[in-house]
Amino acid sequence: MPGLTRARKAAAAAATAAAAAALLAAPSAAAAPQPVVGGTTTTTSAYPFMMQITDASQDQFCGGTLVSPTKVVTAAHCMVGETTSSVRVVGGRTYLSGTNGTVARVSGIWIHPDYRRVTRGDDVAVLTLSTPMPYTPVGYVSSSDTSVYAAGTTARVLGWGTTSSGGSSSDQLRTATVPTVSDASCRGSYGSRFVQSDMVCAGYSAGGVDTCQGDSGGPLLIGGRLAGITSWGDGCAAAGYPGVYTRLTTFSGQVAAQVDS
Ligand code: 4AZ
Repeated sequence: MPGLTRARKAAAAAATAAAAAALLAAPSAAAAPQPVVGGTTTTTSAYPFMMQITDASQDQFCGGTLVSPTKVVTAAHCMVGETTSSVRVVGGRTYLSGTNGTVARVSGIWIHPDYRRVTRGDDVAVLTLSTPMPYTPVGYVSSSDTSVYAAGTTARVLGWGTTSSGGSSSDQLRTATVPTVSDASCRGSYGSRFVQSDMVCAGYSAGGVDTCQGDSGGPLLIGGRLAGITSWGDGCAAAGYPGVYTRLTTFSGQVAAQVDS
């Protein structure tokens, strides 16, 4: 969506997601507004590595994860059309409406060179901050850690995204846990749009708990380490359509090269 602002891109994506969810939801299943969708409120004190990715006005449009004092992992699709002068990273700010915490400018944006669109994979980016964040980073998986995705493993998601498909963002940071889904099951949901090498799915078969619009770029944590990046899905929290996350083990080497550069 070249030419659109980040907020407009987000709104367009939300409308698409809402339309998909409307088709998938049972007519009577009007979900109450929930977290991320279906979780609980939390704080950046509890998750100090949880970063807001914002525009120059500090309006949040994606999440990110602090993996070293000056490096933040996020989604490639969050960074399309952005420049080092158009984005900020905000740490230590639990509320979107807050003015506290630490705002960092960005001196470098690495977008996976093969990234084209979320349904083709490679949805990973690394930001270099101009000034270090005074918050504790979190570790990330290495390429040999592929067992973390074993079906049914509990994963944690975090974000300020919409609390229902097509709904409003959450002023307060939210978190939820979701089980990882087998690759075969995810292939059953999404067909060839599920690129097994680059993606992992997580969610309950009945739906109800999920990431949603605005959570993109934020962490999927497994065993206390960054193992995925919120990427895409058809709608949010719909039965049979789990959230899709970047399979970080596939990109560990490239991420490490950026983090260590
Ligand atoms: C989005 O548009 C988005 N339910 C993020 C996560 C999911 C769907 C859409 C997964 O940012």
